[in-house]
Amino acid sequence: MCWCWEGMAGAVQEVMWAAATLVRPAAHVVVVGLDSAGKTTLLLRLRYGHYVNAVPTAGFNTERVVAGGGRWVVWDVGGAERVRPLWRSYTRATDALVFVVDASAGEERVEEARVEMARVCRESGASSLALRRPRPPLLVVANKQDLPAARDPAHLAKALGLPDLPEAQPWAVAPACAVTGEGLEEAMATLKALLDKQRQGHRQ
Ligand code: G3D
Ligand code: MG
Repeated sequence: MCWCWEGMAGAVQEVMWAAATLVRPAAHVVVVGLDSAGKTTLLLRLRYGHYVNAVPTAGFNTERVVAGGGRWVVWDVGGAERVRPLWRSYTRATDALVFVVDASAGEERVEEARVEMARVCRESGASSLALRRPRPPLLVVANKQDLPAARDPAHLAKALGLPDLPEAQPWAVAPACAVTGEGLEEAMATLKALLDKQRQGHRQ
């Protein structure tokens, strides 16, 4: 048997997953965002507890993770322009959405992210209405906070037009650095709080 840090961190996640199965069901979450925003780095960081150099995502990656007090089946979908139309099939019946943004990117890229994010929310809102499911809450991860040009969450929220989303769309924005993992637990806890609140409201 091979004992190495990677194996240990993976095994710890497996044990946490098995233990958590006893107390709460897993939520399905789809991670989207422009290419190079840091989606795969974030997913692998959550899964293995350390930095893994991600190769560009051709299709999708999926991992089961325990984070922020929740159990998640996470789908990380490629963000290159030509594959963005595929996001719709992943987000159609998801419980929650994570939109990762490179908070240090130039104005043009942030504007591109704003357009794509609004589209994802519109499409997932329409699908949830058609399927009579609750609208998936949206967590925007303001990633790459380690870079000097990174916008803080409040500025990024404004630049992305989050306050202009429909009232029915629950959202939050959380700062993070997927390379070091800083902020990721808190970000997932924020997503869990949004999901719990929405599920409570839906039951009433
Ligand atoms: P994607 O899955 O959204 O396309 P990746 O993005 O996870 O493949 O990451 C794209 C690049 O951004 C990678 O660098 C990765 O290391 C880097 N990155 C991800 N998160 C952060 C972060 O929080 N801070 C910084 N500084 N870089 C980050 P390379 O050089 O491999 O392309
Ligand atoms: Mg990727």
